[in-house]
Amino acid sequence: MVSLKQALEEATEEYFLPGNSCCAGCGLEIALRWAMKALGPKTALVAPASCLNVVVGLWPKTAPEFPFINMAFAAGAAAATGFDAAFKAKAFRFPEGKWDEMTALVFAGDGGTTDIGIQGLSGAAERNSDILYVCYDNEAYMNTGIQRSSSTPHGAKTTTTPFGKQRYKKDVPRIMEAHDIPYVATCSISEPLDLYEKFKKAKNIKGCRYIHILAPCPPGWGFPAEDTVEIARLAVKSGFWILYEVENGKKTLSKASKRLLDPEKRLPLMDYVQTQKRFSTLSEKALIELQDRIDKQWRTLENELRCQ
Ligand SMILES: Cc1ncc(C[n+]2csc(CCOP(=O)(O)OP(=O)(O)O)c2C)c(N)n1
Ligand code: SF4
Ligand SMILES: [Mg+2]
Repeated sequence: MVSLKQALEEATEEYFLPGNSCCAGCGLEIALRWAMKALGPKTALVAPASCLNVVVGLWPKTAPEFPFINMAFAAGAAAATGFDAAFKAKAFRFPEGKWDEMTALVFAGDGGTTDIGIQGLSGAAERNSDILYVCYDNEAYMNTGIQRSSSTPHGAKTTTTPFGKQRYKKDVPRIMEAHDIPYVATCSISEPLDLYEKFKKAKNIKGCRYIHILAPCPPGWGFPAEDTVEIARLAVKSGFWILYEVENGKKTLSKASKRLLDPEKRLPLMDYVQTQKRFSTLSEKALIELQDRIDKQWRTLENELRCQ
């Protein structure tokens, strides 16, 4: 992994500008800022309906220093596939224009990915479209007032699950793995170097790439804005959020999660959930169910690593 010093020396340019309209402490902003440091300006962004549409801002005060388009909810992956086809056609006709260096990027919320965008995403993955699809996961439909998505965790309160969600979080990175695409990775905004490296790697891979980033949301989860990074870190340290990558079918745990294969090394889940108001009504039963689910995910992962 690159060192912090190396990354900061390499990545001095800012492509997602400050002064945008994100809430203070927004995890999405940190995710996009570091992703763009790795991808650079030869990137065209597709933003399906989400907080991102709002935070990019209105011309002439737009925050991205790169081309972007706001897109209908379900069409993120299809639109990026179209961008990529256009770049390839341009590269053929105008080789001096270096159009083949462009990355077609989707940056979608969990609602726009795990619920509404999943058929388009699955289609693009099955075709192995040459796109990079990113889900920034704040675990609910935040932009419209915190409704539950299929990515909302068990027990979390939203405006549509006032007593805590009954169902479990849909594991979309695993669904994407099942598509046999060249690259799948999970990231957390608390590990910016890991995120930076994964995006740099993804940029240079051809075909469909999928990165899923845990991106806490202070108003949606109910915590003070200054705690965003610490909460994302607790998600990793408690084993709630596992960092790994899958390159051409080979799965590897990332540094921050590797030592947590030993359950003794994981922090109790309580350390994580007690930091957020959305879990304030979590019953003891729901906490145990959530912990069981997480332990099961780790056991499955351990078996997978052993068998490959
Ligand atoms: C077809 C359609 N239905 C509903 C909406 C309203 N809408 C806009 S953003 C949004 C929430 C998106 O949630 P998510 O993808 O998780 O992104 P977040 O807002 O959390 O960043 C909704 C429901 C819409 N724009 N289009
Ligand atoms: S509601 Fe959450 S995701 Fe949306 S801009 Fe605010 S902090 Fe970011
Ligand atoms: Mg969301």
